[in-house]
Amino acid sequence: MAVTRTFSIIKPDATRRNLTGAVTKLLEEAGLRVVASKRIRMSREQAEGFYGVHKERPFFADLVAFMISGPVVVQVLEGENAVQRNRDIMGATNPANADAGTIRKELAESIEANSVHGSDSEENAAIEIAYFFKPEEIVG
Ligand code: RTP
Ligand code: MG
Repeated sequence: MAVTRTFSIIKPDATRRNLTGAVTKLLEEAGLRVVASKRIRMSREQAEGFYGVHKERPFFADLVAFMISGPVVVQVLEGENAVQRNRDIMGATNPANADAGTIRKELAESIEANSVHGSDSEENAAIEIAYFFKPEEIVG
């Protein structure tokens, strides 16, 4: 299996509760390596652009407001089959439906404040990584 990359965000509900380390520990224990990381406050324009695919969804305005409500940590993760591996450790979007041991089951607050984002395909991972990182900021 090839070593690939995915994009992750530790969301404002997790940074607010000082869970950056707790989330990162679960990612690392799942076999993912953090090869880039920065704590930022997303602008409204950045969040609207990032979630552009959801702009017709009823939760879009709330989601954008949530994502700019506090700091986030954007990360590039590397590992074998990184996109799927990260989706597996994240758990279901709604923490109530997530499996035990996943980040969302163990740490998330609600379907919106669900602690992490992870790319859903290799194609989107490349787009999302480039949205937040310059190539020289990623050290594999
Ligand atoms: P993500 O994109 O953040 O990794 O999460 P996901 O694929 O599991 O979920 P997605 O369907 O892409 O939704 C993006 C984010 O929008 C929020 N959401 N709120 N209130 C709601 O019904 C609702 N549904 C989704 C969540 O923060 C979700 O992660
Ligand atoms: Mg998604």
